[in-house]
Parts: sequence; C-alpha cells; structure tokens
Amino acid sequence: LVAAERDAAAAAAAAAGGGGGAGSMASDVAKLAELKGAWPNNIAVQTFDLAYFKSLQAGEQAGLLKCLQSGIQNPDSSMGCYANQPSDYDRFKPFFSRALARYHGVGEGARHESDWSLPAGVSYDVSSLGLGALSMRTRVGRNLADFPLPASMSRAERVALEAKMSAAFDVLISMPEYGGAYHSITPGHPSCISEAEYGRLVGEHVMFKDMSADPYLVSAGIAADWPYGRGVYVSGDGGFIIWVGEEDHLRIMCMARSTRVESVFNRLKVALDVVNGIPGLRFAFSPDYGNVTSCPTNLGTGMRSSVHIALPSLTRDGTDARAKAVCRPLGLSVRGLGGEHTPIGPDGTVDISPSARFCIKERDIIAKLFEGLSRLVAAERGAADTADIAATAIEAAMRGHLGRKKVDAIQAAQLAAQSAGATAGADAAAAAAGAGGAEAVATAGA
Ligand code: ADP
Ligand code: DAR
Repeated sequence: LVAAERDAAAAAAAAAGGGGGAGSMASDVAKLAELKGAWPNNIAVQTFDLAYFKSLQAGEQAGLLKCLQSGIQNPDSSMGCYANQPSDYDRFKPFFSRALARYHGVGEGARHESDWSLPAGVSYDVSSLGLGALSMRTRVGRNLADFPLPASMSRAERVALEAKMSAAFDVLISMPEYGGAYHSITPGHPSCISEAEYGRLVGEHVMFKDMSADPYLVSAGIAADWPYGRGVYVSGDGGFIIWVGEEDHLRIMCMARSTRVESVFNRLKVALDVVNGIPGLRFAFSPDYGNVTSCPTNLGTGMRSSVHIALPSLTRDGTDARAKAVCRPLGLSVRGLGGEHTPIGPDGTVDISPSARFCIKERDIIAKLFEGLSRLVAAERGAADTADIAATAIEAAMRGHLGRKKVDAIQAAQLAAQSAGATAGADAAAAAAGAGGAEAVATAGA
C-alpha cells in the first residue's frame, strides 16, 4: 500500500506543475507516504490525506506542505506541523481539524472558549500539600494578525515586528507598575545586549534559548534569520516578561516564587489586558480556535502554566521516566529544568505543567495543575517510602547475613563513596561487603 500510495503521491505532486516546486513537492508527498507506515505517533504524517492534497490547487498544495516540513524532516515529531499564516487553520481546515482532534482528544468540529475567571475564594495553595514556595510561571503565546506567523516571516518582517513591539514596550515602560526595559539580540538594535548578558538571561529562565539549535523550529522555518527580530521585555520587578520572535510572535508570561499557583495567573491576566489595550496591536484570533498560535499544540489558550518541583525519589534513577509515568495519566507534561528538550535538574527538579491548551478554559488549566500536583506529591512521597523500604530490606538482609559490624563497615564505605561522588548504590555496598554481601543485596533487592 505504501509503495502504491508513494507512486500515486508522486504523480499527484508532479501534476501540480511548476518548476523545482513540483520536484520538492513530489519528494515531500512521497516521503509522507513512506513515513506513514513507520511513524505512528507523528500526527501530521498520519493525518496527511492524499485525496485532500490532490483536491487543492498547486499554490495551496505548496502551502500545506510548508506547514508539514517539521514533521517530514523530523519523523520523531509528536505534532509534526506548524501554521505559517494566521488563516492556515481555516485555509486547511480538513487537515488541521483532524490533526487537532487527534492531538487534543476533541471532536473535529470542536470550538474553543476562553474563561480566566477563577471560582471566587478559591486558592490553589501548595502549602496545603506540605510544599514550600515553588518557582511558578504562566505563559501564553500570541501572534499579531498583520504579520505572517514565524514559520514564514522574512528577516525584514521579523525586524519590523520587533520595532512595532519596541514601541509598544515604551508604553509599558512608562507605566510605574511595569517600568523595566527591552533587551534585543538583533545585531545593531539600539537595545542590543551582549552574548554574556543574553546567556545570563537564558540561565535565569527569562530569555529563550538559541532557536537555531532546535531542529523542529529550524525545519519549520521558525528559527530562520536567528537572531534577527528576537528579544525580551522584562518588567522592573522581573516578574512580567514578553518574548519577541520565538515560536510565536510573542510569549507573554508572569513568573514568581510563590505557594499560590494562581498568583502568576492572576497577574498575567491583568498585564495581558494592558497589552491588549496598547494602540496598534491586533492579535490573531479565530472564533472557532481561539488564540491563533504557530503550533497546533498551543492553539486556543496558548497557555502553559508550570511549576518547578524537586522529585528526588521519582527521578532517583537520574531520568524523568518514572515522573512521566505518574504525570501522563494526570494530564501533566514533564519538561527539564531548562524547558522543552532539556534534562532534569541535578536535584531531580522538573518542570510540571498541564498538557491541555485547546478546548479547555484558562481557569481549568490552573485547577488541573493544582490537582495534578497534589497527586504527584503523593506519588513522590510513596516512592520515597518505597526507596526507604527497599533500603531497609537490603540492610536487614545484610545484617542477618553479615552481622552488624560488617554492615556498619558497608555503610561507612557507602558514605565515603557518596562523598567521593561515586554512585553509592546497593552494588557499591555489596562490593564493600564482599561476595556474601552481593548475594544478600540481590536477595533483598528481589
Ligand atoms: P515554553 O514554556 O514557552 O513552551 P520552555 O518549556 O522551553 O518554553 O521553557 C522556556 C523557559 O521557561 C525555560 O528556561 C524554562 O526553564 C523556563 N520555565 C518554565 N517554567 C518555569 C517555572 N515554573 N519556573 C522557572 N522557569 C520556568
Ligand atoms: N517538536 C514538535 C513540538 C511540539 C510541541 N512543542 C512546541 N510547540 N514547542 C513536535 O511536533 O514534536
């Protein structure tokens, strides 16, 4: 079937006419047919329909394939596509409505509705979960209606958008409750910062990392012209931040250490109303899809609300695998300390946020985050107890087998190994106990 689809696809693309475009379209369409059998989790590849493609005029065919470049060039993609124009979700509705339904688990005709109004008197205070203040962040992606989306902007358009936003930031900077400054990384921009300053802001999670290192964004065209047209506005107190020129034209966010999950959410709503009211700014919005974003995963609210939380027991093996296994059924995503596609922190700190963005109300994202955290904290505590139980069982087995003096020697060896930075696991202890210890550990471990 794949071979037949590939041939039919190549014929269809070639029939699309045009010069090199037909060749590249033919190869894209053939590649999509080839990937379909091997990459079941690539939603764009699985949603691409040859009959629909053939029904489009050549220019539309090229436009649709442009949206799928990231998924074609990176088969391991989960979504595999990005909109290139604010109108693409309607322009290619037969494709995007199906891709959205698959990713977000909603009906193909689903319509998004926003609502930021938290229930009166509700506070999502993590101190009720036995936690102290956590680093919290709520961000929304927004795009200006009068520019192409980042995947199809020219350098001139990226620089023009930055200039338009620089003027908008002057309004914020003039307001005492905001103040702050804009920091550009566009060479020659009057507010251009040094490499060192850029690195510092990235390290503080205030500025976004180098997009030209992200293969998905590069393939989509979103990282093109890096670093032109990119920068960040930071309020005087550092808690209100607006990225310019990342995956969306704007990423508008509030960040703070707090025990109340809704703290950054509420502040963001107020600030967003101010930004929405700045003259000359008109945001891409669809009556069906809500706030228009580059990636279909962010469509609707464009919101990701996250906390950084240390999960030393669930990440005891140095990976986020167990944390992800707990979080997935809770509707939570796990990212690394530096955000998407980065490792977990050395102390097991991970970035936890609800996965849902589309056909969910903003207020419900916050509720999901708090509910998910309460279950995640219980799982972390359970894992800690299990770890203790395992350690206790191993120790008891060793004592029974080896006697107290020998076990004390083993624990001393473990502590020495830990302080030396070695992996002081049971096998290190067993090594210290000699052959008999290894058997005792193995028995207990079982
Ligand atoms: P986005 O959230 O915009 O999709 P990323 O996941 O890549 O993008 O995160 C962007 C930056 O925001 C990263 O530096 C990440 O560490 C930081 N970040 C995300 N959530 C938090 C948080 N709760 N506290 C501090 N920094 C955060
Ligand atoms: N690599 C893309 C990421 C999709 C979700 N993350 C975003 N939009 N930053 C994929 O399709 O897997």
